[in-house]
Amino acid sequence: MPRGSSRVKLIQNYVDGNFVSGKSRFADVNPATGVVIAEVAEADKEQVDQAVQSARKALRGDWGRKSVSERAAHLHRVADAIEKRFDCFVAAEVADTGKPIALASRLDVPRAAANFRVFANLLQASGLESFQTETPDGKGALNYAVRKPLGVVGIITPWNLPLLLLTWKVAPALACGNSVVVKPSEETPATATLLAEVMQEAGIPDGAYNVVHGFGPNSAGEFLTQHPNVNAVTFTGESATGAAIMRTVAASVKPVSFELGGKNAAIVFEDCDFEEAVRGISEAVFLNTGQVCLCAERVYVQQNIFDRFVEALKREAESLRLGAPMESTTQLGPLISSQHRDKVLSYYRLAREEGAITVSGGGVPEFGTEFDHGFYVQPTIYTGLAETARCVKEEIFGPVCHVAPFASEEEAVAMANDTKYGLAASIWTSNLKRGHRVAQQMNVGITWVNCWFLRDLRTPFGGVGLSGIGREGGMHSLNFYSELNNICIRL
Ligand code: NAD
Ligand code: 6OD
Repeated sequence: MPRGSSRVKLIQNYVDGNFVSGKSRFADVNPATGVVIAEVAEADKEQVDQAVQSARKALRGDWGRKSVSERAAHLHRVADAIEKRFDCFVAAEVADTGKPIALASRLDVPRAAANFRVFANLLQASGLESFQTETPDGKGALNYAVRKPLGVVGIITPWNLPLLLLTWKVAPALACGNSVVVKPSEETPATATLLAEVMQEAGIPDGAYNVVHGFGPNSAGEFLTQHPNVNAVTFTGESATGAAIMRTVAASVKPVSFELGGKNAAIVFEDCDFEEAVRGISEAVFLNTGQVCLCAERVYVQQNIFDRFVEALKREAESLRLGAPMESTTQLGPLISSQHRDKVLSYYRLAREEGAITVSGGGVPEFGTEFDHGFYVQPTIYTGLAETARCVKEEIFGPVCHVAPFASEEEAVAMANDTKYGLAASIWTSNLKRGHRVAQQMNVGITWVNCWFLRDLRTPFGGVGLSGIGREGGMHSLNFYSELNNICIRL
């Protein structure tokens, strides 16, 4: 049971430029300690409707009349305001997620500002196609496309990189002239509301950015996706939730963009830079306590370096410093919730039942401090499972991987691709030809060679199979968040 104090702050919804309470409240828990740190105002159906109506009004009003360069200037001001309140955003993100302050400072908050800058710049730099068309009478025609907003975009996001993933969608949606209603994860509500303060400071007109707090089914998430005046839905989260949202929006044929789960593979060849590969895989498995959709849960290692690699990865895992998120040297925080820890620990048990050898971890750490009330698990490495084992097939979303040997390049590719997911892969080799050859055979949306989670925000991002629908990033985001109207002029 979460413990809490009697006086906690209230995280509010943001509708039409006003911070508003809900008819009910739920608790925001710090996962590092289990303590309730805030109450969250849950938006009911009527408030979600008000948020959508205010978003529509903004399209007809101040926000809808802004030119491209005015919108870009606004987005840069949002980025400036995030940077000005950097410490505030870091503290809120660390308290909500339990992630180490070093990680939030290096990844989550800088990326939020970068998301606004990249899409502001890209929009200004992007042109559109045009064609001189020949006609039988020789007079010809000119075809050119214009970009128009979709309208009101519903944005639903998860808890693992709350601000990063929310702004990854809000920034291009606003850049394209849409208004948005965001429904952040119930586990991590703080930074979406903090962003509303920043939107006010940056002069974003009322109604262009709205926040509704709550849960999924029969709560704010579903009310938003069901709403007839929401023109498109962009979602990041579990594949099963994506399927549920798809059913909801099917009736009104809304465009959707889905960034979903993964069961990502890493392939380590004997010719890799060994130390670089060990460090890289350790990061790919354990960053953010394994709660990144891109994390590697399946590691395939060429058999002649297998034992040495497993030993080195074990050393890396056991050197990770777990504990106080606000301590600058902490590398691993807790899982997001008690419920998620139960799920991860059930996989730790299942791995043993399925015949795994536990190389490292497999349990819960003890601190002898308040962090014993948090939702920590040990970073964990297994070997020895069959490729058909559930622990090798299902997304766990914790600091855990299974390492298996392979004999040939062909076998490694087949093992890596034997999954219903298809988000990301990483390949570790010093052989340039092999790097290209194997990368091009991966059935995923993103493949890294000798690196992991190295992002250029102009590149396509998304997955295949259960990992998603569509691509965001760069022009792909601008194309999703806008409609193209082709105009044909008879000359
Ligand atoms: P989740 O699907 O449980 O929840 C995500 C969001 O959807 C939350 O805001 C939740 O309230 C809302 N939601 C739940 N049911 C809904 C419904 N029926 N209608 C409308 N909204 C609903 O996911 P999570 O547990 O928050 O996040 C972890 C999952 O997200 C993992 O599977 C991970 O792989 C995935 N993920 C994917 C990416 C990516 O880019 N592909 C990025 C981050 C996380
Ligand atoms: O880096 C990104 O743009 C992105 N969408 C990362 C997703 C990480 C998943 O947890």
